[in-house]
Amino acid sequence: MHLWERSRNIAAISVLLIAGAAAPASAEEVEQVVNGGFDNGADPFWTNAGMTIGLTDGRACVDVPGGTVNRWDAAVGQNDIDLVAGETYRFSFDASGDAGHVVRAITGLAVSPYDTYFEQSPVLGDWQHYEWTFTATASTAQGQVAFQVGGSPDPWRFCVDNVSLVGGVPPEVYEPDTGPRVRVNQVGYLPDGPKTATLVTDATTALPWQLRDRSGKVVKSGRSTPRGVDASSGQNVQTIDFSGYRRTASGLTLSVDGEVSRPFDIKPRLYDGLRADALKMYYTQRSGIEIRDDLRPGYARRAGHVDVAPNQGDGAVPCQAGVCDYTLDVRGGWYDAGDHGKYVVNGGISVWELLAEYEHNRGSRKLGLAIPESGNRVPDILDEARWELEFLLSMQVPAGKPNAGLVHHKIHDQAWTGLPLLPHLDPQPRELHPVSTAATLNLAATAAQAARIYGKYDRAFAARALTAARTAYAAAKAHPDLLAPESDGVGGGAYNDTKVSDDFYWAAAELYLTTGEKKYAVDVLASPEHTADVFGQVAFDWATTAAAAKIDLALVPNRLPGLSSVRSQVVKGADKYLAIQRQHPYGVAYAPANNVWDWGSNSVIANNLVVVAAAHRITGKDRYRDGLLTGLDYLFGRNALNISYVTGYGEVASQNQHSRWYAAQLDPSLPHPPAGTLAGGPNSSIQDPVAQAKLTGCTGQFCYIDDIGSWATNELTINWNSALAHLIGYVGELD
Ligand code: 9MR
Repeated sequence: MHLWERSRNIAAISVLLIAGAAAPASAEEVEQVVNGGFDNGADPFWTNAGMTIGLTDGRACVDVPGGTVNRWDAAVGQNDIDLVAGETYRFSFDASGDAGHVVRAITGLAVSPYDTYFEQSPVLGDWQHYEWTFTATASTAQGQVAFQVGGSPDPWRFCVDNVSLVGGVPPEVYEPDTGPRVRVNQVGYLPDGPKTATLVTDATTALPWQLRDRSGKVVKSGRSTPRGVDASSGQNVQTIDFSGYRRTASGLTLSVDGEVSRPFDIKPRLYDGLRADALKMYYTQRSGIEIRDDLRPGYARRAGHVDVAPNQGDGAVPCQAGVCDYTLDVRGGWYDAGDHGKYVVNGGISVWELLAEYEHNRGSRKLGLAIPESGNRVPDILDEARWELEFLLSMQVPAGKPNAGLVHHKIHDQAWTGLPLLPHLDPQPRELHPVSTAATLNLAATAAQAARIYGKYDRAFAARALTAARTAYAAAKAHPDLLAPESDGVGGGAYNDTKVSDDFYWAAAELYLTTGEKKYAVDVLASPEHTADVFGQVAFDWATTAAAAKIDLALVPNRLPGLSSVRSQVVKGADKYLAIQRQHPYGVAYAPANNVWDWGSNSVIANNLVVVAAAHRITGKDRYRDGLLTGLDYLFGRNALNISYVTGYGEVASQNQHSRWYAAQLDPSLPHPPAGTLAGGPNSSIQDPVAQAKLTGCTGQFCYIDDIGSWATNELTINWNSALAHLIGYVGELD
């Protein structure tokens, strides 16, 4: 098609719209792409990877070579595109490709650092029109429109025509599909547990509701409670309490205000499947081992980072330039998240939470996780945690080297890789980053915890862990201010941790709990964290670990002087979370300052509930049990978006979490994340371009999108699933 024809069509459409209701500023719409219809040859489009553009029936076609790694390794594009920050563009083209192949269509920066302002990765087939609208986040005269077609093992053919980027179009407002206005826990409720729901409505007076069984018969009814405007969502809401209904049933619905909720169950042992699934997620995150299809149907993949090309392997990883003169064998461990990095401070809190699930919740010992070690007489949860513990131990600087006993903060790729990218196909050099006090104390804490837990199954391992923990703790005391900087975030996350008094406290506590030695008790008692109220907005996470110490001191038998005060601190912390929850019409035990939701807010919510679970264990009081059950409802659909944040659980659930290998959204031959994977959740800071394009100006709970490109709101991580696993583990102990 000739471009002038195209502009005329656009103008015609606009005129129609002007005659209608909303009138876009059609006069200012300006085409940015030159010769997008390929009517004057292929100039000024470029290609790489040895491809040449052939013009067939007025369309531009390329033969894409097989065997490239990243999408951008083979591309067709045009440079010198002007982009203006804040201006909205309509990006469109027609394309075809051999069935099932994917094009990553981007608008971005043509020069380093090659920022991507907009991207979509449709799966190709027959000739089809594609069109999206986005708002540019930067101004540049060096923009680019490109079609990235690399990453396929086999050669294939890609054709494109009518490439257009029109500026000055009216912005499209993103409206999430939130379904019925009555929000429930889509997984369900325990028969003897609390049962609450939230209605989004303009009504300010109480409304009648009905609970219906599968056949539509009303089994209970009542009136809702107006709650006014909820700050976390900006919605006017009412709450519904149907706790009085205690019968077991499936396919129940709640009707109110002309709306019918998504279906849910009331039944005992509601979360038994998830208890295992939340832990089974770790096997598929493993580095250094093949994932077996018989154990995880649909998730089989080759071992990642075991020194087989194109991987550069984790078998002998050097440091970043100038950091050390040795290599370490750091194969194994879990990939942190959707990336291929391995970070000690995040591995630390994840292992702690899994080992605490084992130590505090007896049911975890019998869980079958379908892992290669299953059947070896060691509880599966311990085998899984050991996969990461061995990695954490391998990150410790060996005796005889400078900094011996300290622990490297992280190991990851030298540069960021794109999506999708299976672990074994990652071609980047891997590097050890400097040692840090925080990483060293993470090893001290978790290896000490391991030493008391694994002794029963493997004395040699327990002894090795204890030696490593003692050595690490002493090394950290000798080097208390080696802080991982925020700037070290190229090719992997920074995980900068600038406060380590909490990590010292946690390591001392675990060492004391394992050894009973006075010197560690002295350090615990002398720590400023010991008397501080650590139960703030975020009870604990990878950076803030004092609460983990307090929970273990409160729950693992020990003789620390003044122990009752630690227990009462945990209970008081839980009381704070319950007070927040009572005020919250969605029952969330989290109310961030200024309604600025944290990165990974779902894990913050889960970890705050872990404190509530600890208080229940300490006191046995029902209000803690009820609070943690009500708190779970939010994660499974009782929220502003009406979505369950756990893959495979609930009628509408997150399934496109940001991951380089569960990248079904980008490549249908790859799987979605396994069932039981927790999404990060609303993050007010929306750091990624997808969230910025769709969610700018979002209020709290609305700062989330189930899109694989939204790494700031929708990643999956080992520390978020550990929060879920630990919490669901405790619920599994309740009935
Ligand atoms: O979960 C981390 C979050 O708390 C931080 O604010 C954020 C920025 O440093 O990083 C998050 O962790 C990411 C890590 O840096 C790299 N792997 C994926 C992690 C989850 O998004």
